[in-house]
Amino acid sequence: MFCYQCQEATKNDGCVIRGICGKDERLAALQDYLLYALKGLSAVGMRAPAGVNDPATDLFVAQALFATLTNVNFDPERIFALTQEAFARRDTLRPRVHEARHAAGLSCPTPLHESGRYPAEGDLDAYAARGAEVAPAAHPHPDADIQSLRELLTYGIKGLAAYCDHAYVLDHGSPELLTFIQEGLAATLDDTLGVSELVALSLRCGALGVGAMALLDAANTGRFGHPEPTQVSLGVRAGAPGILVSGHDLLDLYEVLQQTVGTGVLVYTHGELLPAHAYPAFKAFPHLAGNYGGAWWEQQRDFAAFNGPILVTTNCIQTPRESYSERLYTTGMVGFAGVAHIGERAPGGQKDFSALIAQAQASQPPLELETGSVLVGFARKAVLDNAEAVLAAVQSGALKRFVVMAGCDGRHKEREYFTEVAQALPQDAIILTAGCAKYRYNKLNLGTLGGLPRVLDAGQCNDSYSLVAVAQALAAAVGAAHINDLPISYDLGWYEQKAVLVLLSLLHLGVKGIRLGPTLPAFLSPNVTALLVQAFDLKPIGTAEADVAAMMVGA
Ligand code: FSO
Ligand code: SF4
Repeated sequence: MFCYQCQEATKNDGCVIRGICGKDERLAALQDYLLYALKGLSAVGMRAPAGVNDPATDLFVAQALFATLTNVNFDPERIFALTQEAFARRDTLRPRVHEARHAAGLSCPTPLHESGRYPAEGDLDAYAARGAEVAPAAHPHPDADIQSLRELLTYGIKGLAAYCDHAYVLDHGSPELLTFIQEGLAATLDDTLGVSELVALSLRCGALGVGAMALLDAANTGRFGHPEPTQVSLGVRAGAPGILVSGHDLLDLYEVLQQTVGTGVLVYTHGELLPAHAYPAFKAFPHLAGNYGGAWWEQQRDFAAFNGPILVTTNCIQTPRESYSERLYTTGMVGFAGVAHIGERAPGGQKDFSALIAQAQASQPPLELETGSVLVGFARKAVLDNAEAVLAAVQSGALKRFVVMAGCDGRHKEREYFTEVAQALPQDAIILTAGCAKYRYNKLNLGTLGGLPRVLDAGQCNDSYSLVAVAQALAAAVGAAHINDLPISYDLGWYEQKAVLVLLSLLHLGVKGIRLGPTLPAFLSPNVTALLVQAFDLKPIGTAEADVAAMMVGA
């Protein structure tokens, strides 16, 4: 196997024997084969004259791609089934496309890539064997920069697919986004595309990333209201058992809350579901008891101590420990071999969480891991409601700099850098955050500035959109021509492919001087890195002390 799609790739080079995430060689090969099948399906789809594509297949491509993101689906049988479905959809679509092209008098373009034609037959082992053969790393492009850009585009598209899935769950669709996912996947097979075309496609992926985050923002705020500043309890309520909900899916959490009303079961959030507490629709549930534990990588400690059932709705799932595997449930595109899976909702209905509720009622209450509270809910509306105070603080010089510290958290010790930066930033700087990166400093109590907390938490990684909206509104208010002219620095932590999309989105917006860590992606070749450095002044993080000093003078 070879995989280098996330920040924890072994030695910042690539996982070759087993993933640090737990993905083994067989699963890696099956995921590679799923990606191959989706590329083939996309190549067929991109040849279709207008009106021939099937919306269900377009959505399927995004959802199946989501299953290949880091820490989403570790179930070989489900990856196998998705690959079979990809081939079946391809083989239904292909004759339709052929006929439609013929009817429209369109000639046959260049030969279809092998992935658009390869026979679908085979059992799971055959698929794994074939996956190892067709994996991008098994036959890299002779030009390392083309290879690197194809991977950059693929990972950005994976992030886009995840956000599309989240938006579609809330009935917010965008055919344009789904079409681009296929256009981009098909482009990774196209040998006529060179460096400049692949860079342009990656930046287009970033543009659509902004669109996807805006769509999801509309879906979330339309359904659950605008987040409001909210203190979230970190402790546990004595005497009552609970269900812990992790991941990013707000609708799953909402349905768990509805189904647990009057059952005596409390509901706690974990990881990236912490921001749910800020939405008015969630505040209406008195039994939404608080947030339990830390970022995704601390789940083995957190889930073991929780005592009750745990639902993982999206990434990031880790190999379950025996102490809680019987209490663990996956749903949506998440899977883990041997872990119970909650199926999809019927049209107009809800998912059935009764098994979790029954198990919770027979469980002990969670062990308390910490006490106190944390402040969330500073998404775009809440910050812009305070725009006058923010502008006054900027104009008086009391607020010298915003530092965007969004992105992901992870296991690496080097990520202590982000805690050190938060602590070392002077009192006249405010941190804007989104994503699980915040767990490195959101409980530090860094004080206030001009009546606002010095850590403004916009929400999940996709709520990076809120940070962009705030920056754009601020630029308009002070008459700045571009958000680069504002006193804002970017110091991002990344881990998986949604963060790749967020990065591409910021680059598309022309944001310059982003610091990225704890390491630059292993899939960037030296020349592609040099290109990003030259065009965007992208830089690796340094030491906290040096970076804080540089950021405070706008470097
Ligand atoms: Fe974190 Fe995981 Fe939200 Fe990611 S929980 S690492 S970028 O899935 O999506 O921020
Ligand atoms: Fe390694 Fe990350 Fe790939 Fe897992 S997803 S195999 S940790 S590079």
